[in-house]
Amino acid sequence: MGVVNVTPDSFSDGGRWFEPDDAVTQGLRLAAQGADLVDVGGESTRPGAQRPTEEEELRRVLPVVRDLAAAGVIVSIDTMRADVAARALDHGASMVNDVSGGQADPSMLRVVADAGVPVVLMHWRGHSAHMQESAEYGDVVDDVRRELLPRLDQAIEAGVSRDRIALDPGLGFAKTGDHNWTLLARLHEIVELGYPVLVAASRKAFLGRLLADPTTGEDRPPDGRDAATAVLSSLIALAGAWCVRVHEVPGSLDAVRLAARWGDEATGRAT
Ligand code: PMM
Repeated sequence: MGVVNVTPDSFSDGGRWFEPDDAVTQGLRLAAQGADLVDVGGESTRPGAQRPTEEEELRRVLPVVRDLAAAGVIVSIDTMRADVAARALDHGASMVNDVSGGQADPSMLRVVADAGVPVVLMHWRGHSAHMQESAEYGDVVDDVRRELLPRLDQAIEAGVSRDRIALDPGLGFAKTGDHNWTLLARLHEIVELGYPVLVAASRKAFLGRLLADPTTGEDRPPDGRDAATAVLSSLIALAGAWCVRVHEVPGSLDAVRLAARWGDEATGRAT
């Protein structure tokens, strides 16, 4: 899954795709590079971010969703708002990526159920403005697993088909870097829940911290995190995840192809 943030303030691409034409060009590029899905979002969820109005979010995403879908790209709409999801689906989106797992808007799961589209339910503990205040866990993997279960139940109760649900541990959302690393190292425990798992590690701050300049101690900036992201894509794929959500497609595409070959060899499926 390639990412197009139609935002002025995302940490990862700093507003590069805020103009609709630029966002469409980027989405087409990601698809041409081999992304199976392009995720279009109009709300930055960086820690501390303030929310745009619904009107503004619609203004950002709808033309981009429409043009990409018209060009044959499979579009996922990254939103926490049911009306934005509904309008994006009307404009040709095929899937909903809700980082709140259906919690931010009580109508979201019904919209998804009525449309019969797949949905990504992410582990989430509250809006970005304050989320890092709730980055406290006993055992982070056990807690994330346990807190995802009611999200699944709610979705199924709302009428979403079980085979249309993917889960996401939500790296960086009410999580410290250490929490992210633990979740990655034990990703198979999330996979064991029996649903497709999406992971969005791409360019996130914990990679910048790991790759900090040894002399100055400064974090590696987001645009220098793509090689690490690609390596992580291999590891995530080997742990059994279904999808990696990334800003730069070619490196991660090579990485998941490599992981698939490695996995086939390890399980004796290679010919
Ligand atoms: N992270 C971001 C945005 N959308 N969606 C899912 N499912 N999982 C995530 O971890 C996630 C997301 C935040 O940042 P970015 O769009 O700048 O990568």
